[in-house]
Amino acid sequence: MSSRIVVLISGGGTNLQAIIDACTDSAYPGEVVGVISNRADAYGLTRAKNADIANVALSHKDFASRADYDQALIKVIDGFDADLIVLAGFMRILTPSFVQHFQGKLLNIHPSLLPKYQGLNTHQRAIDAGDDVHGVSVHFVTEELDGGPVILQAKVPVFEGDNSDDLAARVHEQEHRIYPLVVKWFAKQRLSMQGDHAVLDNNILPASGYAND
Ligand code: NHR
Ligand code: GAR
Repeated sequence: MSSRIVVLISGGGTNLQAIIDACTDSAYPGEVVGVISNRADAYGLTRAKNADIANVALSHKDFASRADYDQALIKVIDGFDADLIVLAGFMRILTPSFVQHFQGKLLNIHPSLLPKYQGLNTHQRAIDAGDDVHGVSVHFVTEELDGGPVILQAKVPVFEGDNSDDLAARVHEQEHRIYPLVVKWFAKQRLSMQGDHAVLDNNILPASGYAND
């Protein structure tokens, strides 16, 4: 059985593309059945169209409150009968009632080595702090922003003279490797969230995720 994946985006959608590409392998246990963007001009929507995937622009600006927006988003996602909701550069904070509705089925990719640099502008913050290692984390989404259990991280070096675009490019390359892998684990039902923990193959993962040294 193939898992039904809905991807939420706000921008370019290179992580979306990596997952779409992974799904073209007939052995991959999932399929992207819908893509939703809160921005109508997001290039990721074009990527969905090009791959013949249903796509919806649902602008937060058309709703009076965050709660109203999230209720509308829930309806669209439920219409796709999703098994898994993947946040891939989605830039809107989700309300507790949204998170509760999809408890345990929400993944996010965050461009830092969590718990470092929750929130925005992570690459610049790593440079400003003088870090020599930076990276990316895939985690379950909980009510706590960027605070849900980490599943997998990848590290990248920070080189002298790097600007935030240099670092973002290096991080992106790792994102495109690890996100399809984590989605595959979930789709194969090897991965779940149990209480405050991510569990892979019946093992509770450490705070920084799987195989991260
Ligand atoms: N929602 C919940 N409940 N929990 C998480 O862990 C979430 C989430 C929604 C999005 C992605 C996150 C990231 O990886 C994410 C994780 C947006 C903001 C933000 O401040 C912060 C973190 C993340 C995404 N958004 C502003 C807002 O008011 C809008 C900013 C903008 O439009 O540019 O929603 O970094
Ligand atoms: C990715 O680097 C992702 O980690 C980051 O946005 C980029 C989206 O790229 N996510 C966030 O900053 C979430 N707040 P993409 O649209 O090309 O996949």
